[in-house]
Amino acid sequence: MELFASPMACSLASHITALEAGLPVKVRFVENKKTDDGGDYYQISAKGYVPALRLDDGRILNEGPSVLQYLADAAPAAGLVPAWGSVERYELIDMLNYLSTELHKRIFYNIFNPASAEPTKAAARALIEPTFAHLAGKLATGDHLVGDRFTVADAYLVTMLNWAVFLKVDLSQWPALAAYHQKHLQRPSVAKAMSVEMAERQKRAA
Ligand SMILES: N[C@@H](CCC(=O)N[C@@H](CS)C(=O)NCC(=O)O)C(=O)O
Repeated sequence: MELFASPMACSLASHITALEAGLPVKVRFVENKKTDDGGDYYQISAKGYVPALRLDDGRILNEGPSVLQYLADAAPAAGLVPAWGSVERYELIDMLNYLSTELHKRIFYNIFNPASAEPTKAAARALIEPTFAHLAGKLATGDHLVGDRFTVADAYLVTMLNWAVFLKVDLSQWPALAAYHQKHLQRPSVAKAMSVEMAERQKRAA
């Protein structure tokens, strides 16, 4: 399988998940809609965004929650998602949907998008407090968003907490969230994926 990714973007969550799962996934970075071999990324993702996972039969998954769950389901022993059919699986989907729509798109997309008007950015910034407070509440009694072990939802949230740090949001306002972020940054899969992606960013900046 091949994972098309942009360094430190939302595709980091899929990169972390591939490492957690121990799957033979080749990470291929995309820059300015070109693949690492100069190909047109729109030939892989008609939508032009990452993550895209090319399966061994050539089919493409191109939405974070489906890519995360596909990778996790391909390595059940890693326990990165609850079993299909369990209520816990629906709790995970519930959380992935929340992260994807409320945090990723409603907040971070609007702040990072250069085309966002200032009132849109301000409205998105105003949502940080209630959204982070909600997430901190979920983490008040444990280090994981769903159940009692690391899941793909944690890979996704850690990825977006990095963006909060880039935006100079002081996570210490939500001590449970700050502690959760620091703890998971030490996780070998997270540290490894981030070091590869930060090196790619540095290579581009040089
Ligand atoms: N609906 C997609 C959105 C993915 C997305 O927003 N990817 C961003 C990086 S975090 C991207 O590739 N942006 C570049 C672009 O849209 O051109 C998902 O949830 O996975």
